[in-house]
Amino acid sequence: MAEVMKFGRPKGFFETFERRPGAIKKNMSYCPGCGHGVLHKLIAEAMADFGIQDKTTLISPVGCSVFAYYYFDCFGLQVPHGRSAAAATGLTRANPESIVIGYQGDGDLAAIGFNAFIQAANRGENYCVFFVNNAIYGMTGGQMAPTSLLGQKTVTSPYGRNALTEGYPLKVCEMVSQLEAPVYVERVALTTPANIMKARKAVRKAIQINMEKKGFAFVEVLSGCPVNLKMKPADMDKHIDEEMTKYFPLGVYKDVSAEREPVKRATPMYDRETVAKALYREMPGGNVAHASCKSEIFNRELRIKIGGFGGQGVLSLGLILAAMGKYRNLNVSWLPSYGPEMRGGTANCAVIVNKGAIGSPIVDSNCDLMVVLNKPSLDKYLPELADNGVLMYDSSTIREAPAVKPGQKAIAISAGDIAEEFGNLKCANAVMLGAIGAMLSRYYLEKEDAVLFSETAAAAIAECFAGKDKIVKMNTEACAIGFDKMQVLLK
Ligand SMILES: Cc1ncc(C[n+]2csc(CCOP(=O)(O)OP(=O)(O)O)c2C)c(N)n1
Ligand code: SF4
Ligand SMILES: [Mg+2]
Repeated sequence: MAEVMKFGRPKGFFETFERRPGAIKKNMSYCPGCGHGVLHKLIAEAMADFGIQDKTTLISPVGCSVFAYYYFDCFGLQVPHGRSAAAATGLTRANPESIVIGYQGDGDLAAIGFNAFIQAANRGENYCVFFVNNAIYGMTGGQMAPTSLLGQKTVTSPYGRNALTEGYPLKVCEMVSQLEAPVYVERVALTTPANIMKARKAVRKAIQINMEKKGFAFVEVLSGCPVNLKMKPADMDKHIDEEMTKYFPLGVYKDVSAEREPVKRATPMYDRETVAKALYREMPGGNVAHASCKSEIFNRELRIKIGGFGGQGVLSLGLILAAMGKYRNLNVSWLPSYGPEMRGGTANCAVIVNKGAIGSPIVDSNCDLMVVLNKPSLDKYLPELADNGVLMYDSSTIREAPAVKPGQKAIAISAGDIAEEFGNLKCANAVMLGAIGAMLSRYYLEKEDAVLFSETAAAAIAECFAGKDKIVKMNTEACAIGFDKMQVLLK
């Protein structure tokens, strides 16, 4: 039976575009002659015809179609530039029954998001992608795209794209079709009625493949941007048909949908109980964790920052403190910052412990407890200490007592020297951990919480260095030494 093109507003669109700000609620924001609106219509029509709107998520990119969620009557997700494939992967893995549609421009997919895209294609993620190749960055005013044609003049290639300086236009269909995993790859155009009918068929096929859960389906759509190519809409179509298709031939590049079985992946479990079990493990050897931490300090968010050289155990000290919070059934976050710092520069991590929810894991102000193991960290982070915060520093590397404000405490312990004397300089962080315990017990913890400090510290060290019995033993001992030394110092 011949395919019939339906005119008018497809049911897959909202009746009125209430999400669109301003007075215009019936029209889209696209320029006359733009391909986005036509492709939107084909997708909306397919969604409604297949009856899948209530389980479809359409991912809007950054580009002229950034507001696609104004129009489509289904779930919408707006992602940062180029991040469609990452979000689609999460969506389809978390909810394999959902229909996931990625909608991306050539800047979004073939430039900033290309790695994420090609990896998702290569993994055969269960979603379909509509790739609008208009050979230009439309939204930002006509910069060269990875798919701009050779000789094409754009704002950033005013003399025309030159293969020697800008490389060749990326043939995305050709590349994707070489991968094993993708099921269906086709390039279509939105120029003539015949081409639009082919595009319609391709859109429906890609969505159908997603409904059947057969894996990755990809449709490249040659589309017009008359505004930025400075053409009349009719000339634009001619340009696509006569110039673009020479370099980007239309057609099916791969179709193995008939022989592919549905892709089945293990579904992650996100129910409360499973997540809680994974996050809030009981301490080995018996559960002493309990929700009611008695001491006053647990009634508010505790913000901790640890800084030092890479290799001083800055990150593991943070991890241990976070694990200790976990063992008390508190919410915790641990945010490490590393990179080149790990090879001798300054490394740091932020730990937040709270009975309630944690908004942001960043600690760059109002720090309650700052632990610094070297001078550069002291200089860098001290301004972040809260007015009544506690600074603990390693006096074997920081010789001069830091000048803190009235109301702040600066407590020294020669963690490095003590660790060296103990037999392993690497245990300086564990010495510091013990010192933190003694400091907290002296000033901030009720007796019951102070007693639990050593137990939770031992369990957290065991968790942090799981499987390395010698290291666990050494760090637990160093922690106890740090505790005792600090107790004496604070008497
Ligand atoms: C991280 C980031 N980098 C750059 C931008 C600027 N930016 C916005 S849209 C865009 C290009 C969009 O072009 P394309 O994906 O081809 O979409 P079109 O507008 O042509 O449909 C760029 C570079 C941004 N918003 N975010
Ligand atoms: S600038 Fe180009 S891509 Fe953007 S809406 Fe206008 S015609 Fe479409
Ligand atoms: Mg574009």
